[in-house]
Amino acid sequence: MEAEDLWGARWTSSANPLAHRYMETAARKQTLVCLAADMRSVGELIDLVEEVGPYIAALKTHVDMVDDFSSESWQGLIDSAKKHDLLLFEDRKFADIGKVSQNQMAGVHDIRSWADIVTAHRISGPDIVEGIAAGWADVARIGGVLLLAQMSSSGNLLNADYTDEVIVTGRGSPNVIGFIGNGSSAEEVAALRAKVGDSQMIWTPGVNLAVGDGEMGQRYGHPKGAVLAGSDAIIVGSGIHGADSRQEAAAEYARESFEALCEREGQ
Ligand code: S5P
Repeated sequence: MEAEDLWGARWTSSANPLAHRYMETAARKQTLVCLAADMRSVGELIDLVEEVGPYIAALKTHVDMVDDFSSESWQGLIDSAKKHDLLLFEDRKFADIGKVSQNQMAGVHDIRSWADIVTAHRISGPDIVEGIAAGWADVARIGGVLLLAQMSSSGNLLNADYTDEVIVTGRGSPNVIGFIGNGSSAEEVAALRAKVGDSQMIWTPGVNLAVGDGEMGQRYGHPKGAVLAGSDAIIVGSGIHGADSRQEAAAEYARESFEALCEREGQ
């Protein structure tokens, strides 16, 4: 199915080319899964991507949890992601002042040179988005920021007023492709979608086929509920990398998420 037909208003209203790239990949591969590849070594990361690559549309990393990082080995992961046509998303959750965030895009991990998408908190002020964009500009690249508007963890401090401020910042910025929403609660995702409107994406962690409480305050909702409520990408970690058959699990999340999108968009 053509991305345009599948995504409806999200396709026509989105301004950022990266959003369109994601939507095209999702339509072609029939999956809204962003894999949260929370592995501790580059080898494990590459193995995982090789195994589930056909069932996912984006790859989310935490480069700073990898024990054996080197730019050479990381290049292997980038190559693997490219082979599977995956957007590279570093979940760095930047939160410092703009200038420092710009410099944190460099450093040993040099996130600016390989990540297409990064996450950022709005807590320090709206200029964080400009700082991150300046980081990409330093290496003549363009990327997209997902601002954390909600979180899936219990007891988080991102209340409705805070969410509103995050949306105001995101709406005005060409560098913000969307928002992180709380996938564990379809009600919260629906409330976020109502505030965001059609022109930006919502990506949701806190999603698992086994709903309920996860480890250390994590909460899980069903992928279908999140997508029907307005999520455009389900961020799935342990539901896939912790499964007995990672491939079967990835295929299942792909099917659930894609069917839910078709249902939402009346396809
Ligand atoms: O509110 C949030 C935001 C994020 S980006 N809650 C989250 O869990 N995440 C990320 O999603 C988290 O950093 C992890 O990589 C992933 C969830 O993993 P899972 O194993 O619980 O599915």
